[in-house]
Amino acid sequence: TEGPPPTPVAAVSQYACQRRTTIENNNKIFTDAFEVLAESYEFSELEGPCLAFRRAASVLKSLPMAVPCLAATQGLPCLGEHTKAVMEEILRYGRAFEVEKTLSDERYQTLKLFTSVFGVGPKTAEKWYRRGLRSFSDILAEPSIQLNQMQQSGFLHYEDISRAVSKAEARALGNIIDEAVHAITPDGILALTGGFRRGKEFGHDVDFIVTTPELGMETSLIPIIINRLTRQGILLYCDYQASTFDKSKLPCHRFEAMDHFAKCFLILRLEGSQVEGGLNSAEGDSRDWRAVRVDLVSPPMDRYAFALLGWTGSRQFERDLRRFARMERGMLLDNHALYDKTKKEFLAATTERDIFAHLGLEYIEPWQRNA
Ligand code: DGT
Ligand code: MG
Repeated sequence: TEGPPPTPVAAVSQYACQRRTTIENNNKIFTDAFEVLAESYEFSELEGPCLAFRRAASVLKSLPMAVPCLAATQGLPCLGEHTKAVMEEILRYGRAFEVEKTLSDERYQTLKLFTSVFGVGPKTAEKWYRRGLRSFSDILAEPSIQLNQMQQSGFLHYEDISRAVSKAEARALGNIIDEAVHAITPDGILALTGGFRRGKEFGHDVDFIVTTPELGMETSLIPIIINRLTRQGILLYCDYQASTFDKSKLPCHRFEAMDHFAKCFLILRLEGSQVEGGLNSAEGDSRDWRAVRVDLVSPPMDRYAFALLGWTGSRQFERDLRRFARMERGMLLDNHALYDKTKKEFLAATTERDIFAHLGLEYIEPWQRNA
């Protein structure tokens, strides 16, 4: 009566950096539900449960098929009682009460709406909510509210920048930035990062790294690019942050999520004629241009691999790379460097592969980092 022994299935790691996660998500019904709950906990500053739901979602995203029943989750990491209860309801009824309740909650809806504006974070959204504001017209009609430049642009271009950026649009923007970089210096380097490097079809912005082989020269790159975009008449908004990167201060006590490289957060005007197949524009919109969010970051060349790895994402993949480095290897990883706490030394890298190798991790391709 004994059949052949079951084929051993490789255990799923609790770390996203030890899983291969493509853009194909077979468990969207669960992960969308988890994301709603995670976001709601984030609004309430409950980091623990927020992270728990994000980790659970990430594990399910890595699976090659849809979870058919709760029994099939046996042996999977990061799935606790709470997440399993939500999954069970979804399996039974197609939806979960807690998620439905959250989605219809006024506070959740309002904070979600407010944070969808470029330049409005959870803190500001919460402040406005506590003042009794519930809609954009409430905010814009409130005389005591002083919107900063970023928020003003956020409202001005709200329709355009809340609509997804297509791959073709990302490519067109790549051409514009590439032309700018190479007009400045023939050996300039441009790399696409963020979601589009991971193979996503759509994004909320387009992320690029720009640099030069000559150390120190990279700091002047972004200001010159900004100048050029201004003269071309396509710069709709620019928040430039000069580099605060200081090698002499390494190792820093806190390896931070936010990096110190020169960067800028832009809104650019993209012409339809520049996009193969045309713009991803709203129904009934007859304009032949749209506004798009673009981020540029400019690390010195000797930090290129760390910056590329850090800006390629996904956010969950990045979190788990850092957590794996700390917990499993006694190392500190951020967008600037990798530090071995035992050997008390920095580990140099010229490619992403070098960093994975230092960490003793199998290389994960960018398109497998959609954790
Ligand atoms: P999306 O929403 O389609 O643009 O998706 P992503 O994955 O491109 O997300 P995005 O653009 O917010 O960020 C791309 C990656 O870059 C993500 O892993 C986090 C990282 N990142 C974004 N902004 C910053 C920042 O200001 N500092 C640091 N250190 N990392 C950042
Ligand atoms: Mg992005």
